[in-house]
Amino acid sequence: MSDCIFCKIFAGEIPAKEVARTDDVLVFRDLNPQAPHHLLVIPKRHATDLGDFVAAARAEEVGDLFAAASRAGRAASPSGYRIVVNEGVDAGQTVFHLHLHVLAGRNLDWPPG
Ligand code: DGP
Repeated sequence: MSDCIFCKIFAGEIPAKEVARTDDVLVFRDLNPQAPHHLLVIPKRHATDLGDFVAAARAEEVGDLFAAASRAGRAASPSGYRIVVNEGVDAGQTVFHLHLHVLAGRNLDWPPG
């Protein structure tokens, strides 16, 4: 999508600190980290949020996204990590291209705020 910031990051048109990349998934560092390790995992295919993504995705596409997040989390911290997906205004979503947050490197409170 032409005016989507994460589509532009995937395409390399906006710089980001990349951690891992495949043809379909990109892992990069969050600009505003909430933990010592705060990564974002995005699909190449634009979808506004998780609901829109899974409505059109093949199971393999969903699996690839979570596999990338899991690999990134374990690499960041073998002692634990958290995957967060915010969907919609009530959840605090601010960028409307599906992204998985991977947080690690500190004790993560529960329940989250
Ligand atoms: P959310 O609130 O779930 O929509 O999270 C969006 C996240 O995206 C937020 O933690 C900040 C991050 N972010 C926004 N713009 C950029 C950017 O241009 N580059 C990077 N690396 N992260 C961004």
